[in-house]
Amino acid sequence: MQHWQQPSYEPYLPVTEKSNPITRDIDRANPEEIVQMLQKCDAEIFERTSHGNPMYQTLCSSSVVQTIVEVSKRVEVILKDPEDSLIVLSGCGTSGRIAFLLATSLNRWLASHHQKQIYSYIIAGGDKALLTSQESPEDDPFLGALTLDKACVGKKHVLFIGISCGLSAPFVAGQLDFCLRNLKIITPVLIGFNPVDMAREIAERMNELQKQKKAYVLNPAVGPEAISGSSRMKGGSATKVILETILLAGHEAACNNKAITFNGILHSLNKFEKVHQITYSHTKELAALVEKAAVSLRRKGHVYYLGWQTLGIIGIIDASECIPTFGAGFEDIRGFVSNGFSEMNNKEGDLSSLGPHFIIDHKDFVHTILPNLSDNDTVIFLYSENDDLNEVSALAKSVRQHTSNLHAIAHELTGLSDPDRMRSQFMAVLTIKWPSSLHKYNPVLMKQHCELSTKWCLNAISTGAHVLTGKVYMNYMIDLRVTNSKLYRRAIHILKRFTGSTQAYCETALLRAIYGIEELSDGMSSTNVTQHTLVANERGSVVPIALVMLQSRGTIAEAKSYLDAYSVIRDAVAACQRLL
Ligand code: S6P
Repeated sequence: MQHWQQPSYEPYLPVTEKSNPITRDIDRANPEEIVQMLQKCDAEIFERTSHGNPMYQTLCSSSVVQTIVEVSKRVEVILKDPEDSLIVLSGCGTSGRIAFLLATSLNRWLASHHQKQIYSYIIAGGDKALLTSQESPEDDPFLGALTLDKACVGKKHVLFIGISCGLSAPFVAGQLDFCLRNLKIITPVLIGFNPVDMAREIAERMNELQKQKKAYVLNPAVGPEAISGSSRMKGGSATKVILETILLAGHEAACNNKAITFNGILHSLNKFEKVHQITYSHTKELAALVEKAAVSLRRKGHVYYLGWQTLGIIGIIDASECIPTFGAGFEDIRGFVSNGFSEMNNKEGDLSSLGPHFIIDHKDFVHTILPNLSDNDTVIFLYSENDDLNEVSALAKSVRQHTSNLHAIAHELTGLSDPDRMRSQFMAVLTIKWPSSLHKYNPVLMKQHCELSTKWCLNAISTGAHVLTGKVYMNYMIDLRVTNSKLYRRAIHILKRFTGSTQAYCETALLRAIYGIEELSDGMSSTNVTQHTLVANERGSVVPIALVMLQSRGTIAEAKSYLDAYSVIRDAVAACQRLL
């Protein structure tokens, strides 16, 4: 098997857009094989060697660890002198959601210790992007800069951490450009997972400034995503690992006088690797949940995650990301959190009036979903021993009156609860036992580990379920929504990859599918990409339709009928090719 780090492997694509050789046949795999593939892909986050390719640094490369040390020291300085200071975490899509999760969690922790809340988050598209996909603001550098400018008003010291897994989001690039024009106040940090020479000019300018400790770039390669380009998976997890390592080290230095050292950082990264090993030691149980979720989706049932505290938020995020990733319906997989928006603690407050996508409280689940719940639906509880287990039991009892298809992912942290009492409430419980040697009863660390572990489990369940229902083609998310320039480029690449047709031919087919017409007018082909993506936002299945059209040389209507006849996209394409 060819390793993605070899220079000849898909040389025209950045790492985050390459297809991962591990998952090449994921669409033909069974649940257990899917989980094993995901385990291997996620293990690449912690890979020590760059296989002799000097172009790549890994997470544990000394230059990366050293940069983490430097940035942690910046956090320490700000925490020691919080007046007029701010740490801003910012990104688009999943990167913005991780920024939100960390900023709100740490502010809550600071408040509980009677300290000033110095974190702020920015997500392109505002708070509604926490729960729904708002991909078009990602293309707007001016909006990025403006939002950051507003956040920094009145501040004298700002540490800005911009996250763009692909190092490609213009929104974040605009913010970094703003930082570089205000270096007296702002220290910018860029987190992403491609080598800088593949990325934007701004990243190169920042790399230069790093020598003077005025800006920092953290860009280890963590390998291609399990589903090509789906940076919600490894990208999101690796972002969480890096940021939590930085922020925790900064806090421990400021509050407990614990020196920030190279070995200390390495130790913290190793702990996250252990979290990976412990989580995936449950392959069989995880595969059983993947299977259950897939059966539900196949029967037109639903998957519901009901979580407590941040585990509930992780569930909501995972569920909402299925819509743009797999072209899933919003009802297919949904997440709910105990206490809804007061648990979210987001800047814009309760968004439930914005519509059904924003209904996230357990109470809403009980009122609107529970009465119609059936065995076709899979319900998964997400909790840890630190949650109110009486509340967990009471809700489990209500759910059981409607379905026996009730499961749990439970985190055992101290071993003090009564696991048997809880086990009897569910059809199966995936219990993850955390050795105290890993978290040493540090509540922040416990929380971080449970969250990442839950993220890995849910990413596996939602990805696996969609793979098993035929939503991916090999390891490509073929039914993606083409809602910004990155996704437009990716869609054309996918069409080229599978049809061998020219760029121009693929783009024409894509535009025909987007506009739903056989002949494009001159005006249409010359319109800019933003306009195309606005129209594409309103249409479903544009890439599968374009793919079948290209393969069968048929019309839009013919392509649609093939796709209706076969639930697995690869089969639809094969069938139309057989008829040629
Ligand atoms: C990816 C997810 C997207 C990305 C977003 C930002 O699975 O659906 O929303 O997070 O496009 O990407 P990046 O590369 O700037 O972090």
